[in-house]
Amino acid sequence: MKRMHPAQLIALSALWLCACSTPPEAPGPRASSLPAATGAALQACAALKARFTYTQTSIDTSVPVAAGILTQGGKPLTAHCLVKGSMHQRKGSDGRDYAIAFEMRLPQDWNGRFYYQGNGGLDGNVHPALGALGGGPLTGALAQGFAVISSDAGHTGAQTVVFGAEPQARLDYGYQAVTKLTPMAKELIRAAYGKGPDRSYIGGCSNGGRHAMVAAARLGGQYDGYLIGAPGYRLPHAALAQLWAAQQFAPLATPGATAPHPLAPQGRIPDLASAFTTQERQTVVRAILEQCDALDGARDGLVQDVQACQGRFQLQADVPSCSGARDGSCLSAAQKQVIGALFSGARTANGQAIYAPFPYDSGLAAANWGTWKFVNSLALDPLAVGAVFSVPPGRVDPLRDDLGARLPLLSASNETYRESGLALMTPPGHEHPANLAPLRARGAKMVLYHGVSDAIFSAEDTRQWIDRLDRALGGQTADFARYFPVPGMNHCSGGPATDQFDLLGPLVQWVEQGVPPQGVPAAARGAGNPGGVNAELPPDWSASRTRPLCAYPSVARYKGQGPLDDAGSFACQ
Ligand SMILES: [Ca+2]
Repeated sequence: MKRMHPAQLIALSALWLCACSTPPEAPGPRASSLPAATGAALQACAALKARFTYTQTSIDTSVPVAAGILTQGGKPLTAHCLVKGSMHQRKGSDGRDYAIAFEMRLPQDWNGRFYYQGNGGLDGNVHPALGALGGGPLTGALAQGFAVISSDAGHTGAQTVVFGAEPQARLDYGYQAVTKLTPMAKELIRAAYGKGPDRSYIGGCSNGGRHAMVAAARLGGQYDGYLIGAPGYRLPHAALAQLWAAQQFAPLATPGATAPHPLAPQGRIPDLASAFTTQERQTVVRAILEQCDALDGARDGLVQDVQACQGRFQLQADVPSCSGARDGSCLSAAQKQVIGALFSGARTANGQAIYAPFPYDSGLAAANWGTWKFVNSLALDPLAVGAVFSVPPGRVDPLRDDLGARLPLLSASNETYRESGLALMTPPGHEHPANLAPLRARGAKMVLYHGVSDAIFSAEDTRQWIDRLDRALGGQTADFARYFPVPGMNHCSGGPATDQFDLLGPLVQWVEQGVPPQGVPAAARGAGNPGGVNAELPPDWSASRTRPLCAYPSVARYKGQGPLDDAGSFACQ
């Protein structure tokens, strides 16, 4: 047999990796790709403050930042220009001063691309415009040469959550900040480099993933690539489901056990973590792994075949039931009822669905899972539900709010709040996303990822969305949008997972070269990882375990030989 050149071997293995749920991809550029961006050098920085004019925009500072002043993953960041400013300064109907504050970081050595960094949570902070990627980021959009913008989405941290009572601030947070910032940012890039961006990308995780998904539905002409992490695309429903979970867990909490809470009358609330302790969560994880770990061919502490696991694992039968007092090794009947209902999806007392089911997975004993279910469900989500997503806005008592009465307030509007919480937060058409067909037709691409053990936004909700997209596009989704579940990962990072990855580079390759992403390398962050160590890695994992991230519905399956800590021992099938 003729000896193959190493490059041919790599090409062949890439083909093989791709030959799973979708037909093998032809190598090299394809007709569907858009012209690749070409770079340029920064022409102006300090002068931008005086020179750049755009409607409703003021530039406060524009200063050069030398290479190495900032680092990412232990590596010096490139020399760039930092521009700070704001758009639409105004006096709100509540008498407060509002603006959409932003910063842009414009690399000296620009790759010709624009990246809109969607931030998380309730926004309100201009996080550094680095476009950080994955857990313990080793790289980001700025490091890769993109011009990056970051904003507070129209309100300050101090205005969080009172901005929810100000109608325009609500709209800016929901979708209008990105609508206003995008054309301005492209003009600022033109002023800095002498040409606008050839290709534009938008990405983020959590609410940032929602921003990107909303942009796909509302601003399809403005962005060529969408990097959508843990998208809270039904954020008001997800937040209400958190209240539901808190109300379910509260009666299971140890009597007298309380936790600090700034909003509670006595400054303390029931300690929900005592309702489903770390030890009990570990018991459930052991049972899930017992049933599901080997479904992908390897007992390695990761459940790659997420879908098969949902059919296999039975909470009632597979987790020991307590015969006496709870001791961590079993669940009481009441606990099983609540946890089973939680994973089946929150419902009102009369059976109306509030939010999606959650998939059983190996990461639900991790710290971030507990923080969302036991702390944020009382401290953060009630504020968002009451102040930002309800019409009319009002105070919510997390443990006593009537969820059946609350649900309609998320879709209500009135003279003052002309768009409901759902309307302003949710990507239009998400129930049947046929409105994304033009985006596909013009060659744009979407890459989604989601930690399967995410406790706030359900990976199952994301899976259902990509299935709906596939139906809406007549089964033609794989050449336009791909979803990468990350087993074990909690909300955007963390948990027993390979959570360190760069999906932006593969997205650019897809958009500009026509090479669809598959088998994207992901790494665990063990001892010595320059992006920061993930303390929740199981002790029997190597510090540098790697896995391929596989496009749904393909699954990373063990080839039957090779080391368990090596991505090369797994194939997307
Ligand atoms: Ca496994």
